[in-house]
Amino acid sequence: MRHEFTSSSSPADRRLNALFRHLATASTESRTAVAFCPTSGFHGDSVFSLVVRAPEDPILGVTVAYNKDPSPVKLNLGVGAYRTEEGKPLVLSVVRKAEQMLLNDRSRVKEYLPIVGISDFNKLSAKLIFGADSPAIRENRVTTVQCLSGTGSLRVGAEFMARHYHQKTIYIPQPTWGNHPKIFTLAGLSVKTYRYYDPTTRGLNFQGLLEDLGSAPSGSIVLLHACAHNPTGVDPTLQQWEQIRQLMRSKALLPFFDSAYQGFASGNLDQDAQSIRMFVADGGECFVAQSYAKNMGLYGERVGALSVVCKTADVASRVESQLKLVIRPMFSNPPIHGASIVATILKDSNMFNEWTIELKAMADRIISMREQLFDALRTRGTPGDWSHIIKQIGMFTFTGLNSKQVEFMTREYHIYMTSDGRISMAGLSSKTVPHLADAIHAAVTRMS
Ligand code: KET
Repeated sequence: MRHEFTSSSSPADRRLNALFRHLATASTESRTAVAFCPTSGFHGDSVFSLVVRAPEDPILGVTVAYNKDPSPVKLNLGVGAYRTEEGKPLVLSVVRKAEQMLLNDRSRVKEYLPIVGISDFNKLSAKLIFGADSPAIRENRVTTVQCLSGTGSLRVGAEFMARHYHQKTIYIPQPTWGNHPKIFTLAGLSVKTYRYYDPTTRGLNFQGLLEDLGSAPSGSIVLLHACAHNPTGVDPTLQQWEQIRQLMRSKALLPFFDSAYQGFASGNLDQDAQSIRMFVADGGECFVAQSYAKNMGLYGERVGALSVVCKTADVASRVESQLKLVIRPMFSNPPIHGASIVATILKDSNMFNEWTIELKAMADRIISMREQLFDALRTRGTPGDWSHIIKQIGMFTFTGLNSKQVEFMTREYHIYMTSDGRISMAGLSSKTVPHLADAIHAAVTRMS
């Protein structure tokens, strides 16, 4: 029997159906038929003998494969995680300083936080993304809740929409971060795509985007990458953002911004928040999921925030009361440490400045990697136009290499990347650029 949900089915039904479909499609290995025995349950050694092996995650699985490779020249350009010129993970000095301050403060305890997390952290996060002078904040029309990094913020926002918003369809760009469809489907939303990337120009398919959003049913939710689109590195210009805003507002499409790279695209926090601020400046409503994984290097601390900008303070406070009902049975309340680090840094102007300098240095190093890789390919005379390497922004380059070429580079050169040809520029260094350029050159000339 095919399980389909209709627009009138309950959120619980939709969730079950979504889960069913997810599990049915996720299994790659054939199921073994196991007979049910009335006395002992299922035949076989385990009550879990029906469990099929799931595939590795397309992004995090790259690190799993990398870790198993004994080669000394191996290079992990899969996951979007910043590395230094020495190829090492980086803990920002300002983060170390904040941690030291927290450690020295004997008044700090380990009690549960409120369901919505640390109040200061929430206020400062809203200020960071919407701007210090945001009228929406001043008018108390924004509610912000601390969540488990960007992923958790997206999930909480999606669960809220599945329960309380009249439209259950979310449009996501094609392509997008691989976890988006899973997060939204499992939350009970139905996922559709809008055209975003044009492989022939390696740029934005703006016409396609406008057409697809233009024909989306009124009220649909639209997922937008605030900046540094993952995986393509292609963002709309400010003029294009303005056109997108006008179209979306005219059709009452609800924006859900994913802001995982604020500061990483341009090196400037305000500039990278401009798309969001445009949508808030018009007085309309929107959702924003914020992550501190990349811009503060707090990947494993799982620090993020979900903000909902509403029309009035009263609506905002009612929305917050319902967000608490989403969070309480999901993870009860968020962890203290990471959000305390962020709050410590954001509320002290000296520490804030120190952070912006370190952030700019990370963004600049990525930009310099783009230039070095582009030059290295030009020097080698690698066939094709590689100018997109320097045109794209953010952590990733969407190289245009196909899955066979990627597989070749992994097999022959021990270079690990996602099969869609995305490479994390943040994982590259001056020392490893020649090795990557050799690999790309060989892949293009031998595997085209
Ligand atoms: N949104 C986008 C667009 C994104 O690229 C990531 C992470 C996240 C949200 C979530 O990050 P969090 O750590 O939950 O705050 N992307 C990288 C890591 C991953 O896949 O988990 C990546 O694409 O490599």
